[in-house]
Amino acid sequence: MKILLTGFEPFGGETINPSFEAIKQLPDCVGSAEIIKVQLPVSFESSGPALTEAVETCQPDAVICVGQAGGYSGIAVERVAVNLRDATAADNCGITPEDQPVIAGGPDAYFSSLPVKEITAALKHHGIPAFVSNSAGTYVCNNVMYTLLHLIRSRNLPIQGGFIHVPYSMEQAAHKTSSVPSMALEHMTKGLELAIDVLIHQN
Ligand code: PCA
Repeated sequence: MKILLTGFEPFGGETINPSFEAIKQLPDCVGSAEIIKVQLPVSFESSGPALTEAVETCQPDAVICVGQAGGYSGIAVERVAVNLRDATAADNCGITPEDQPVIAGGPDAYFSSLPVKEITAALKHHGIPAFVSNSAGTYVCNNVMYTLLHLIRSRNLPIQGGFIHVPYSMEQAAHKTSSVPSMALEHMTKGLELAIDVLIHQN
């Protein structure tokens, strides 16, 4: 089994993005699965093409895209992506789309094809705070999740796909002036390994 994991570059004034830092710490093989790691830009325009290229090159059996959700106190396993770009802050290319679709003419929403409940339960069972989230927002992470699920559905690809949000790392939180929730990067990496385990045992 081949699993593609994507994380993002830093954005919003941060010097790291815990999504990619956590992915980098994953081994190249988890159980019987080969793990491919790719960093995506925080850009409405180029994140979709970068993800599509990664899927085409790697031809994975499953894709787990990961992003930072600053302020979350646990790992959010996303259930839904909506066909909407509505940003309140510019992306890393200075673009702030409002009320625009991710893909013109696409369906309003897609559900993750990852086993979101099983993944959430596995994390909680191992003492990692986690929950099912019913909105990946309307920023670049939702853009990537929607693009992934549209790619899989429109090309009828035999790929399971979805998105996971991680909180700020402890290092990020330590540098903030106000108190924000955070999680150790090792726990995020462990959480991703557990999600991969769930996929392996389902296949
Ligand atoms: N988080 C942002 C975009 C990149 C990231 O890591 C989001 O939640 O949309």
